[in-house]
Amino acid sequence: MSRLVVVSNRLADPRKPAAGGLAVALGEALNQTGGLWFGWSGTVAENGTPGEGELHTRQAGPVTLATLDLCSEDHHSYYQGYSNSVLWPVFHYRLDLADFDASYIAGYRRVNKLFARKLLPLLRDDDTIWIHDYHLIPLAAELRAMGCKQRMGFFLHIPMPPPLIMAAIPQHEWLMRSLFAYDLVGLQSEADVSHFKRYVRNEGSAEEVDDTRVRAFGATVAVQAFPIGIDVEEFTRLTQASEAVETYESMRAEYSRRRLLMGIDRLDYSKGIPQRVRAFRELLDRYPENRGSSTLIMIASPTRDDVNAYADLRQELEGLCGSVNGDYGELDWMPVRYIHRMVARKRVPGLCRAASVGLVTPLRDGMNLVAKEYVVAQDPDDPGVLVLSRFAGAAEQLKEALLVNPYDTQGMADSIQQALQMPLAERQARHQKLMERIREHDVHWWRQSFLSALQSAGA
Ligand code: ADQ
Repeated sequence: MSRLVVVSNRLADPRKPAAGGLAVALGEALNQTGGLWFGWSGTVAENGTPGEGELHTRQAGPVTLATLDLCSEDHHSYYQGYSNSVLWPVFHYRLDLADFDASYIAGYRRVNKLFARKLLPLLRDDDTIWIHDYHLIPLAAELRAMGCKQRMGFFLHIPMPPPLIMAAIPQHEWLMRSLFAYDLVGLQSEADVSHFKRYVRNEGSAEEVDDTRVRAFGATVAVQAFPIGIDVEEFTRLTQASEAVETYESMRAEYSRRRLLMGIDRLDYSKGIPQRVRAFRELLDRYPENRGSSTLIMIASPTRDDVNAYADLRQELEGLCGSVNGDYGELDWMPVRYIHRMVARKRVPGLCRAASVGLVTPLRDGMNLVAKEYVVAQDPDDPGVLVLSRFAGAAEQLKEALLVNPYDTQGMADSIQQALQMPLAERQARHQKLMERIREHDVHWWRQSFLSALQSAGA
């Protein structure tokens, strides 16, 4: 078995329980092969030189963790700039929020080259290399240019936009061409795969070699959907553990006279959080029986506060929550509880289980793991209802959720009302179907199917 090398912008110590399903799943594969995990250390060196960075290595059991510092100029142009102000908004179809500052691309290239230069000496001839996400799209091309012959796969955690949206990025052709340096490109959904294929057909005159492989720009790459899942067993254990049970019980005691609706996200404009508050307001307006009896709890953790669009979003959300509470609140009932904080991972299942309705309403999302966590945390005998945006990658799999269009405020309010009124037998039947699908395509299935496709792709 060849050694696995994982490269991602950030990494987590897979032995720490707080690491979450993805880190645990990757950690498992790395443990089996005595692997290497390589990425940015999270440290920004104030006086560093662009394109340079100190490398630190340490062991976590059989796994070597290798991390690189970035200087502030590289952090600004590679991370805040090109990754999070160009690629993140455009890949989420938000051209209006993209900042196409011409200086960012140099930093993005420089850091990908730096990653390649520092990683190369750590590689062995028969390594299998798995590179993650939009920060590192050109990394394989940089490694190939330095003579790297190893098998390389890429997984994009965020959506692949349609060709004409992708084409708004000045360097779109270079980005898409650089994906052809991989043996396998994994995407979250079939919709993403079709966008990729349409792009390369239109812009690269691609030929389809077979069901999965396409040839364009003088190279062949396999492209497939691998919808990411969660670690169902780990999340079930978390749900049964004392912290989650205590959280569930204290929520039920606190809100004994109310039905809870719950949303948990990073405070990101892709997650459709203001749209959710507007739909809740519409619910209170159209279906007044919910006044005094339903409470929306929204936990939105701070993220990328230093990018402008995020500060605007925070302000908009605070205004919206304040106006719903001001217009509809009573002395003994606050319609919306908004918490701008991360909650401990161990408490997440308890919060999910206490909610009669899970609101996962992104405007666009690669997958959305909260949708899957919400379902797994439910009591199968009396499950809550998942209200899920049709624009989340998860909607391709989770058809028994109530699928909604987050831009349609009235339609979303009607679906929330349907969720609140749903008879027990229907809730149970939907929950059972959702669980089957989430269990079948868990994070272990995702990792194994990607890695086995990579073995065949590079053969
Ligand atoms: P994210 O955009 O981070 O991931 P998501 O898939 O929803 O989104 O995962 C978030 C994780 O963080 C979940 O495990 C959730 O429980 C946790 N979380 C979120 N907010 C929290 C809070 N306030 N407190 C505590 N925990 C919180 C990217 C892509 C997604 C894709 C994943 C995995 O944007 O589309 O599903 O990668 O590929």
